[in-house]
Amino acid sequence: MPALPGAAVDEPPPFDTAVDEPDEEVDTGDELPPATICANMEQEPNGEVDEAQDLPLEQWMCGYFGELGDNDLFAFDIEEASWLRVWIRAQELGSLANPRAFLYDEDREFDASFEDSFLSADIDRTFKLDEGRELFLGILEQEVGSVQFGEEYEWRLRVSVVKAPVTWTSEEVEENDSRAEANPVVDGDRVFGRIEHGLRYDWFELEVTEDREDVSIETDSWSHGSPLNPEIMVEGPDGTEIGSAFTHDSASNFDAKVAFTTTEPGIYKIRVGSCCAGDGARPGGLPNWYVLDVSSVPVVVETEDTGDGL
Ligand SMILES: [Ca+2]
Ligand SMILES: [Ca+2]
Ligand SMILES: [Ca+2]
Ligand SMILES: [Ca+2]
Repeated sequence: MPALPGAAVDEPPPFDTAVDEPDEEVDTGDELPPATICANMEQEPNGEVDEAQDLPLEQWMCGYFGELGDNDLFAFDIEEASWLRVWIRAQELGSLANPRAFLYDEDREFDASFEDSFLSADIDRTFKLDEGRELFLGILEQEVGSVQFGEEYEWRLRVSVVKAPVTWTSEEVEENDSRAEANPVVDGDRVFGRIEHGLRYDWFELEVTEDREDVSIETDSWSHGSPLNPEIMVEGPDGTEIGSAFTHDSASNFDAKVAFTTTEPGIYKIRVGSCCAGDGARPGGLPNWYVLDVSSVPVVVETEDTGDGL
C-alpha cells in the first residue's frame, strides 16, 4: 500500500481498523470517530453549490455516502496553471463505496468526470490545470441501487499540487481538428495537447523523406494518470489508414501506439482523439491531456537485404 502522507508511523491500517475502533478520547458527537489520517471531515449538507465545503489542499478529507443519492461537494482555489492530482480512495481501503467524481469550474470550461481506475474502483487522476481557477469536486456513489449508502460507504479524498509527470517540447496549436489544419511534427517531438471535447480531434502531420523509415507515434497520457484514454490513427501519403490503436505495447496499457515502417516518402497524417472512433462514450474536456511522442528514423539497409528487411 502506498504511504499515506500525514499518517503517523504507528497508525493502524486505513479504514478496517481505524473506523471500527471505538476511540473514547475523541468525542465529536459522531458515531464513528475520524481516523487519524483524516485532517478534515465532510460537513453535511454539502450537496448543493452554495453548500460546497472548502477543501484544503494536500490534506485528507473523509466522509460517507450516508444516504441515498448522497452528493458530497467540495470547492478549492488554484491560483495558477498547475498539475493537480485527485485521489479518491474507498474500496482499496475496505470501504463498500465505489465513488465517481465530477470536477468542474464555475464557467464549466474545465470539467471532467472520473470513474474507476484500471484494476481499481478508486480514482487517481493527474492533470494540468490550464490557468488559475476555482474548482468544484463532487463525489457520489457510482453503483445505482437502493442500498448503496451508510456507514460502510466511507471515502477519503485528497487534492494536491504535484510535479508534472511528463516532459514535452512543444504544445499543440488549435484549431487542428481537421487534416488541413494538422500541426507539423518531426522526429523527437513531444507535443503536449488536450482533447478539449470528446468528439474533437487533434491532427498532426509528419513528413517522411526516405522510402523506408521506422515510425513510432505514441502517447504519454493514461499511464501518467490523465483522464484521457487516447486513440491514435495514422494515414499514409495516399490517404489510406496505416493503423489505429488505443492501447500501447500491452493490451492493458491504455496509452496508444502506432508503429510501422514506411514504404514511400510523403506526408503522414496523425489523428489523436478520445477512445474510440465509432464508440459513443469518448469522454473529453480540458483535463484530458496527452503528450504525443514522435519518432521517425531511416531504416538502416543491410547489405544482404532481400527486400522485406527481415
Ligand atoms: Ca456525505
Ligand atoms: Ca452530501
Ligand atoms: Ca486539442
Ligand atoms: Ca483539436
